[in-house]
Amino acid sequence: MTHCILLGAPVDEGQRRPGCLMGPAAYRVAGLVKTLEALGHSVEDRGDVVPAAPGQEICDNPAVHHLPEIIGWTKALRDATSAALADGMPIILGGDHSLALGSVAGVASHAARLGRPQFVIWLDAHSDFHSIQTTTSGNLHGTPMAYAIGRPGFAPFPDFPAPIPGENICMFGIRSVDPAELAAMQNSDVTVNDMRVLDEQGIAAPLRSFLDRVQAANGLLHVSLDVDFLDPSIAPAVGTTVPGGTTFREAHLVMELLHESGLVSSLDLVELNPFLDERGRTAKLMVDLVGSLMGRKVFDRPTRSY
Ligand code: Z70
Ligand code: MN
Ligand code: MN
Ligand code: MN
Repeated sequence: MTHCILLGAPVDEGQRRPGCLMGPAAYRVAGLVKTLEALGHSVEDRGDVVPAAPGQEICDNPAVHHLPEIIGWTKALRDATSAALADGMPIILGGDHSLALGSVAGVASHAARLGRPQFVIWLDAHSDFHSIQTTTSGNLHGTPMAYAIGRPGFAPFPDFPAPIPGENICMFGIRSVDPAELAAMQNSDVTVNDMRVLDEQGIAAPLRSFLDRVQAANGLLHVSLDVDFLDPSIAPAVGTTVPGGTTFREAHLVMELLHESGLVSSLDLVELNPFLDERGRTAKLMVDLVGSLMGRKVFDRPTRSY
């Protein structure tokens, strides 16, 4: 059984549609604690993280907004996530995806302390591979992957603790990539399972082959789940809906395979905007997916030995 540590991250400044700050409350209302406890886990809710006071940081891309605020969140979430990893499995309740600038920095510094390699699974419609220089929207939720692999162009941010090699990063569900992101990704060793790959191969085979690599390396695995990984017809509560997302069944299968692997050490839940939800259905679906990730299953079956 796992000791789950909830960290609220009501980050809203990484994009322009207010509402993600209500995410942590929505997960609590949707029964996240009860769901985890019913599966036999212990839960410690550490409340909402308080961002570090914003400084005077500036950058030369005029599109970028709320840079000092996001740097404040990055520092606080990095420290809260790495501290939580010493005690259990952090589950970071977002908040927009810019929170992953901090959470992924926290997991990377924890892994470096243990001397183990860090791996990341990015479940998202978007690749979030912009540097501060290349973003045209100026929305910093589009940047955490670039920060994590150590792309240049993050000067105003604290140095990323131990940049994650591209081959340790695997994305699923990708269907919206800007030209500058594409150029940078093609220059990297990141595995990008876009919707084309999932349509042709299914989601289980590419996931299993990545999990095999994590296990062989004795790695730590961080999972970052963006609501827009899911098709908007089942998950409407997100500012940036992109058609053609994953189905209920695909998403649950991912979670079940992740559970079976026993490899997941930390989790982000990001981009839920409860203001856009329909009677809480997206919040409830996200909680349901966490249930599958944490061991809910229909039948016990002999599992593939990872
Ligand atoms: C676009 C940008 C993005 C999430 C939207 C979109 C980025 N590439 N990320 N929603 N989670 O504005 O940079
Ligand atoms: Mn995202
Ligand atoms: Mn997204
Ligand atoms: Mn968004």
